[in-house]
Amino acid sequence: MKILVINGPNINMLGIREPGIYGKNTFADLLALLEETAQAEGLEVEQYQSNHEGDLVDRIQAAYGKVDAMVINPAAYTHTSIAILDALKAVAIPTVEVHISNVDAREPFRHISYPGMACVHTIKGQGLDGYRQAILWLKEHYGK
Ligand code: CA2
Repeated sequence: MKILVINGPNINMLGIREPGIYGKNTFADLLALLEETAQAEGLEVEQYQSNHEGDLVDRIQAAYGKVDAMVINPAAYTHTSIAILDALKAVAIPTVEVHISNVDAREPFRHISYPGMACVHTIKGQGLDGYRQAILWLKEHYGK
């Protein structure tokens, strides 16, 4: 099973500021966690991070017919991007949305998720472990 993990803007800055919200772990720690999870579960896990909305749309489109499932943290684009929502709908690849923080307990503008409307499951507020949980969820529900 091949899973693509997509991260949006500023996720590459994890651990640098706001440890109270996002934890002390860095983006490098997240990449290591993804590799460990792939090894442990016998899965192929690829990752992509971009700060640009159009690049995220391009990467989702490029995944069509190439991956079995996706994990996405659209970061700030969560709350604004109908383009990412439409790309997820267009490719119709089973996708789990992840948020490191519990967005529901934060500012009201973080309570809406456009890409989440096209996702099969959402994990919020579990820190970086949310990515591992998302991969396990996809393996359980769509694994082959
Ligand atoms: O909780 C999440 O995973 C978020 O998707 C993270 C986004 C935020 O805009 C969403 O509302 C919730 C922010 C990504 C990282 O932002 C940083 C900010 C300061 C320092 C390091 C990263």
